[in-house]
Amino acid sequence: MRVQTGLRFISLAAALFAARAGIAQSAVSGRVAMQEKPGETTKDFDATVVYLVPKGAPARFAESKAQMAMNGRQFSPRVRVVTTGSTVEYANQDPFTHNIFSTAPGASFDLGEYGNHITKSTQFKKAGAFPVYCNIHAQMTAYVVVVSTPYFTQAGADARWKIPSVPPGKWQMHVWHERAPEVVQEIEVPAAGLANADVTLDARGFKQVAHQNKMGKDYTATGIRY
Ligand SMILES: [Cu+2]
Repeated sequence: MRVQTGLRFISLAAALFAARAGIAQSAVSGRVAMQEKPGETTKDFDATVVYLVPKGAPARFAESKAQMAMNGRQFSPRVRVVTTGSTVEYANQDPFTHNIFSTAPGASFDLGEYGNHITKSTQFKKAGAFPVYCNIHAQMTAYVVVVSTPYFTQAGADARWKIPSVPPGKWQMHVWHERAPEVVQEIEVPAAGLANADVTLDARGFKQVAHQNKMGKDYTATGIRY
């Protein structure tokens, strides 16, 4: 910004304020509500991913590394959100082998069997929500949600979420959960930030469907060795 001499003090102050407002980055926060089938309560709010896509020019972001361990025949955490191009590292903390794989188009990989204290990784080059499985343990399911924006977070177990340092402007707010259709809402973030960006997801139509192993076959009892 150019400040010319001769500006009256009040104009200068206003200009400085506007400049500051222009680069201000404030928090956007909200709460997720989940419509469940009768008699069921939500226990997996922390698997909710919230991310903001700018309405104008694409957001700039950096690739990073994220960890998803295998522990007790489960992925921990079960859901990870990363930026496009990021690497996810899978540390085997169990005293037996796992075989992590995905057959998702655009993100397929097979890390092979590996044991305790070994970490292998894979890079996610495409945006999307990709299921990750273990070829040995059919019950092991995870999701890597890959987004092309640095403005993302996951809700806490209390259903609340917060994305710090969001520039003001118009955004598409995406709320993803594996058990509900994704919700996309237009929001406008003022310089002071936005609280109460609340969203309700509908998980009533969710059905648990068995997935197949890395060969595209059903898991069999004899295939579970540990
Ligand atoms: Cu496994």
